Amino acid sequence: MTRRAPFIVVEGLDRSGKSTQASILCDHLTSLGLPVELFKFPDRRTAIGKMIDSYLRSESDLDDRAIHLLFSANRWELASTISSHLEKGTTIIADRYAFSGIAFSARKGLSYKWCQAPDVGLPAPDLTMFLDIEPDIAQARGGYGTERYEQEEVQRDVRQVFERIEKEMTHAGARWVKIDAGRTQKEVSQDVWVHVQSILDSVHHPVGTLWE
Ligand code: NYM
Ligand code: MG
Repeated sequence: MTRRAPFIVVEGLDRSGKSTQASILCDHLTSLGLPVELFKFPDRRTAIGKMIDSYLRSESDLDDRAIHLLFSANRWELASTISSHLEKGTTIIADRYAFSGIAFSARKGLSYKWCQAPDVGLPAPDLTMFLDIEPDIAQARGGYGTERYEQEEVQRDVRQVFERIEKEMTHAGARWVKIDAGRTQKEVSQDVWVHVQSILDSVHHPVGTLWE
């Protein structure tokens, strides 16, 4: 029987280097001959993803709760694909996940628990790496774009919600690590690799579910 593969999530503020690190990690695992798939949330290619994309570009307006539920639905539409990959032995790397969902919506004043609820039951990551960066450093790095939320003030608030998520996840026994993303790409990817290596052979139990 194939052993099930690990589910790895990379989280962080905008411009923290998540996508770069997720892709370096994906290449590294592939070079070792391990099957791996990279998912990015939001996945803007699906019908729901297109609505999210239009909202983020300010081409449409949506109630705060409605957009929150769409982000969650966008994960749910891929949840069974993620689980089946894991069970077949394909490592999954997700560039953002339910934690971004809580962080970006709770900062608007929606209750933390309300924001968490729609994602309860999703496949649970075996390792979440939060790429931590000071919003002004992220800004200085090449600047935010023009999408919603890409402003230093917003990112500061979002970072505070992430701190709460980190506390709650750690308290619940989840493997959550904070990585200083204000360093060079190479330093960060070396750290990422150390954390990933530490779980590669220790994933034995069935895929968990988030917050159940
Ligand atoms: N975002 C992302 C949310 O507000 N909720 C979510 O559930 C997710 C997954 O979308 N600023 C926000 C965070 C980002 C924005 O993501 C677009 P990206 O990774 O920049 O494409
Ligand atoms: Mg972005």
